[in-house]
Amino acid sequence: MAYETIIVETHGKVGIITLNRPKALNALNSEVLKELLAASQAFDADPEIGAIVLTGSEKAFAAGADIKEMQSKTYVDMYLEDFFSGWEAFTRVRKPVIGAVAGYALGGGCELAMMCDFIIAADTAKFGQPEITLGVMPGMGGSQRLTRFVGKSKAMDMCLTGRMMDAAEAERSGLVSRVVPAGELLDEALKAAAKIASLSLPAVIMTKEAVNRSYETTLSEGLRFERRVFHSMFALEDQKEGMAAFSEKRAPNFKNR
Ligand code: CO8
Repeated sequence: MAYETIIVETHGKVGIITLNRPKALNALNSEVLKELLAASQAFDADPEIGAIVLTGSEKAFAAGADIKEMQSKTYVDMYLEDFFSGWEAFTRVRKPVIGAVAGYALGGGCELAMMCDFIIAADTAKFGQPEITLGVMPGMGGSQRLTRFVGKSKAMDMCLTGRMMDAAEAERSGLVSRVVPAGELLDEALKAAAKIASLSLPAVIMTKEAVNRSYETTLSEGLRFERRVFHSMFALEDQKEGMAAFSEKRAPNFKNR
């Protein structure tokens, strides 16, 4: 498939999706959504791919939903289209997705980064939910996911004032897993993704599912879910291989079975 708003590449077993609307600082419009879903779902279905990296440019991961696309819509347009609901499909990708963020991740851009499984940030990254300054509020998960990442006080501060958080504050607050020099961002993200892609794919997907479960359920149900999934892993050939390799002091040869 030929893409116009994203660049799609592979690096070994890692799929790379680069948002590519430089003139609009990668603002997210319906074309980006369509292409991002097509590319990520294709990687999800590709047995040669074990993890995905989503990134943007040096200046912007994404500066938000496309304000110009939204500007003239009415309430009825928004309601009937269920505007933004389509983005949730991105969170249903089963393979791990690492967000590699440099520059602006604002509004929908911050929300898209938070839909990734974890975020590695360049030291140039700036996160924010500035929708309030446009007379609206976050509509792609910012009021919900940001609060779960950084807690109520910081989420209120960000959503109500529209101020930006730099990379150091984002790391301190738990929004990103690590901060790296801008020049090393893609390498670091690819290294992390390649490590994940070298592991047992079913174990990786089950692990992602279990961590995500913790957001949706009580602790006791989450622990029960974790234990049951853990038990089920003993049906995997990869569990036998991983533990045998440890005992035999050699590298495992996972077959994704
Ligand atoms: N949408 C459309 N175009 C954009 C966007 C955007 N979000 N952000 C930047 N652009 C465009 C600019 O219009 C400009 O285009 P042009 O050259 O044609 O004028 C080009 O990108 C470059 O931008 P700037 O000249 O502004 O670049 P600067 O370096 O001066 O500034 C900023 C960079 C600070 C990032 C600035 O562009 C900015 O503030 N952008 C908007 C950030 C923002 O408010 N994002 C939130 C958008 S709303 C959202 O994401 C969720 C909406 C939820 C609503 C819920 C509805 C249901």
